Amino acid sequence: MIEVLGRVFPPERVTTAPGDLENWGRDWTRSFAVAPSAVVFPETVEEVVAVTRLANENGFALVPSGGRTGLSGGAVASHGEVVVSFDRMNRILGFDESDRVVRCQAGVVTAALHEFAAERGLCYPVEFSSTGSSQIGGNIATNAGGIKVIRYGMTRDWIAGLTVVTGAGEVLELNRGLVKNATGYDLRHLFIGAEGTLGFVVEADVRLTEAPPPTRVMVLGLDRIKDILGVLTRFQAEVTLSAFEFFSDLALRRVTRHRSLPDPLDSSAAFYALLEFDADDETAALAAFEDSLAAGWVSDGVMSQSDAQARALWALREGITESIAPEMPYKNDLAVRVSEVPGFLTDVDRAVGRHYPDLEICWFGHIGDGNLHLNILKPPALSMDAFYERCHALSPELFKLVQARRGSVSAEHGVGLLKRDFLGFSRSAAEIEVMRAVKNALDPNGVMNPGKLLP
Ligand code: 2HG
Ligand code: ZN
Repeated sequence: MIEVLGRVFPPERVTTAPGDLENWGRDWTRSFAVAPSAVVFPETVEEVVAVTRLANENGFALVPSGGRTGLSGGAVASHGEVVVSFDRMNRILGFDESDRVVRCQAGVVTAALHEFAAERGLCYPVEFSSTGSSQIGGNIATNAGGIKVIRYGMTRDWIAGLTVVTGAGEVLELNRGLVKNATGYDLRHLFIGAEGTLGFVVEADVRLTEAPPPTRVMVLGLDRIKDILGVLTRFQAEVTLSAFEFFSDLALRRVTRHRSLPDPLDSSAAFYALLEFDADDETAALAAFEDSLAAGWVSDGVMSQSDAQARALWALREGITESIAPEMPYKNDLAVRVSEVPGFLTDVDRAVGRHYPDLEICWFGHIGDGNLHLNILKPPALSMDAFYERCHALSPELFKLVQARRGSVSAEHGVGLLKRDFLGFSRSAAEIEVMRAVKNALDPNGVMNPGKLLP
């Protein structure tokens, strides 16, 4: 295989060094075996085409690799695959001010795109904690969401065009940056969220928008999760929200301890909501807060008085993943309709408490769009394998609750390896058959990220 790869890549852009295989062969998950055969670093679309054709001719599999910040194992190479890293395709290729569209290679780091937009008085509004390492190609492959979805939508909403290399090695130019294009199936959207199972995203036309207005951040304490909908509805009626997040007291305790931060409120509560809204709406927000207090929905609250305070309040939410990482959490990334959230939370708490009273659950997430992150924390005494086995065994019980509320087993992290066996709880057998047919059409020899997404 190395000899074959050497026909496309110079020696310095192919590696089989054990440390490199370990590094580029995995994402942020830590529970899957890592065993790629090689890692290659293309610099051009032609090289991506060439390696894809080699894979088809020689019968080896490819795993696309971006910033490797995924949480579902979508970029893990466990079976001797060749990892195709986009680290060297990280250039911004062009920008047109009247289109407000920026042409990126797949390996552009999300934060670099944020900076590029800000330097032009504009904004790329998809934001999440890992933007310092994640790459735009990976964001597209998982249709990344994040903390501003209620106002700005998901990655999908910002992709005006894609250049892809299919699993058969064909280059397709999809939508070409157009705003309007009613010429049949929009194949661009098939590649968004496909987790690299149909081909490689090699370049993207990304839309930018106006820089956001100044904002304020509020953190509210709530004793009953069922009251959160009342709070959301009240604030939505009064202010323009750009975020409505939540975290449990357990999550807050972990962050304040890990980052040595002060508590946001004088007294603790069972749950906290974090809201971001336009600074112009400050008076209206205070009125909504007073109403929520009078209704007994919230027990206390704090509002940022400066950008530094706003950042400090955001740190309480954004630091959660990192604070619980030492407890090797088993991750769930669930979505239900916002209206279903309180009932769903109660059901899940009850199910976990019934089956595993010794397991601690760290709840947090983007409650304003119905996306809940449920991290089950590993008790120190339990081995990693035994813990994962128990969590995996609990999953069908949990996903039945998701299914009963017509929700999703993966809201924004993707299916990858972690949720593959549970896809049927969110997609019907008929849908999965259509997905397979699409996969066969674009990747007839199954070289693209095999074993991911489809059971
Ligand atoms: C977030 O919302 C990320 O912070 C990570 O999606 C969630 O660690 C998680 O479960
Ligand atoms: Zn999230």
